[in-house]
Amino acid sequence: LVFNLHTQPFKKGLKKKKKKPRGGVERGPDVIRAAGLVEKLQAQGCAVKDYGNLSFEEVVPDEPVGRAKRVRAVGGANQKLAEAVSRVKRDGHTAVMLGGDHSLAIGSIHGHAAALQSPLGVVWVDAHADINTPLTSPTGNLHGQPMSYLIHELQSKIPALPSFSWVKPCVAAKDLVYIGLRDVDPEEHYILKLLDVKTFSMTEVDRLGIARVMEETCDYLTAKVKKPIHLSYDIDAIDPSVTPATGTPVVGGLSYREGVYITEHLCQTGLLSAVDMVEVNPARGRTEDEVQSTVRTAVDVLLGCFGRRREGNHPADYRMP
Ligand code: DIR
Ligand code: MN
Ligand code: MN
Ligand code: MN
Repeated sequence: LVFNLHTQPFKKGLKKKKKKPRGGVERGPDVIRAAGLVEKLQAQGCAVKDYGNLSFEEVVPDEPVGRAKRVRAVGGANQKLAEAVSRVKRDGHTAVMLGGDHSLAIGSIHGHAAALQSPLGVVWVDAHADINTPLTSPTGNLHGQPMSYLIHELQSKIPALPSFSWVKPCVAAKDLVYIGLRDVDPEEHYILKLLDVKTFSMTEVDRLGIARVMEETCDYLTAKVKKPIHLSYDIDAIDPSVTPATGTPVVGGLSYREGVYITEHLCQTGLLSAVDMVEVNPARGRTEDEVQSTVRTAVDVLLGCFGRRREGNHPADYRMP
């Protein structure tokens, strides 16, 4: 592994063509709300408080730091998010964060951990591992890096970045489980092996089936103590035939049923304490149907986190007429 910020080619001719960020993911929260998330949660008996969108001041200029893009904006926004999540957790709620891209997990998990003052388990459902450090990242995208800032064991490999000084590692490598991986960079694979992180790639989902994957996930995380669970759910974990409206779709993903089963299983542990739903990007759907399928699936995943069962539900106080 080469951890060196200053070894990239600098001449124009050697530079790979930069991909322009195409935007649209900031509309995720509003399209998920428009699909009736709050009303549907209420209909299944949840008391919901919508804290609304956070707004951030634009940071200009925000020149890349090494390869890392939009560092100051992402650092500042996550600091604000962490504070907001801490408040929600101290109010005693289960927190739901709607994204936005997956860089929001930095603030989300940080704020969650800060409010608990005790270790938490993280279940990361994603096609990607999102554990590149700023120095291993092939793209410079911070949404490919969030876990690296949060893991204790990686701290000696994280350079100081502007607007990131507030970030303190808060997750132990042994308290992290991945589900759905199928697009992992070589450097990320090295990190996962080095730290012996528990992973259920799509190969393990195929081999074991999703029921066994979830049993093993929860056994693993609760082996010693029952820690609160932070679920960080990237919609690209699910197959692009179901959820195509996302920034980096990868073939061969979870089925709708596997995607929902994960949440049904986590819900019944009673340990689910916070959920991120990220990378829903309405601008990436080629048709309205593609957008709707993606958004509806995101909503169903969230409903599963809060008690929806496919066998049906009824209120505890129901009396038959
Ligand atoms: C790649 C892609 N591993 C990166 N990651 C994505 O940019 O670090 N994550 N797309 O969602
Ligand atoms: Mn992700
Ligand atoms: Mn992803
Ligand atoms: Mn991503």
